[in-house]
Amino acid sequence: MTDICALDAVIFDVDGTLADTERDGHRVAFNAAFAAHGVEVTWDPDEYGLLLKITGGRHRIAADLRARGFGQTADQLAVDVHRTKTELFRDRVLAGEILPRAGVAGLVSGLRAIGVRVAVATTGRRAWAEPLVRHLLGEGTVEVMVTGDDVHRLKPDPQVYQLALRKLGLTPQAALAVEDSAVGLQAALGADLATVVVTNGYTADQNFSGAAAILPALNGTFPLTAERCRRLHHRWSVDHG
Ligand code: XBP
Ligand code: MG
Repeated sequence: MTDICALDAVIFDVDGTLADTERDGHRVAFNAAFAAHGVEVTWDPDEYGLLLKITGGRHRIAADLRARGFGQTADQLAVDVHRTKTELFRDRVLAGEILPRAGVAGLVSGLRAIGVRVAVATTGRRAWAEPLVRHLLGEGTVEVMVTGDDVHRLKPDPQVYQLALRKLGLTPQAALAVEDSAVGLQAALGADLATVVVTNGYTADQNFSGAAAILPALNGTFPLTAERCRRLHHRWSVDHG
């Protein structure tokens, strides 16, 4: 069946796409890390939602500390707080506390059943992303995984997607990206990838122009069938001349 659909691989984002990690996962770990370092900052869910446009936890912390007047100390403090945050979040991942979004298992096994390769492109750190993806998708499912540790420029820069394609040995025409956010979409489009956006509570109102499809969930409606797949690629090639 593999040749019916032009897809060779699907490249998944992690945060917000494979799992709803941000509000009750990363945010909680950031706040615990601030407290552990004696920094009187607590990000509430709304404030954290606004800060998500800054990708990469260390950059997010540094930008907020600077905005709060921490001045010269902001960058070093951000490194220290982020190191602690990474350890705390990894602990939660290893404890099995982060669950997949509904439909992830069915979608990924469906893709593999028709011979589509699975890859991951995240701006998060490998220390937690690797065990999380293993927990969410199972050992050996993901062929290529690119994280924030592997690139110099984070999303919305396309580098993570370009590197994932290079490691897969594919052109963008042979792959599809799945993202949850406008920043992620921008990164994937920058790598010339047709992109399906699966929204969540933080991203539902963002601008997704350029997306091949915008869906509220991974289960049920995902363009997995050969016909849908063909339509997606057709639409993408028309849009991109
Ligand atoms: C994810 C991020 C990350 C996470 C936190 O964006 O921007 O910074 O919020 O993880 P995307 P780290 O889903 O677009 O990849 O603290 O490890 O950066
Ligand atoms: Mg995301």
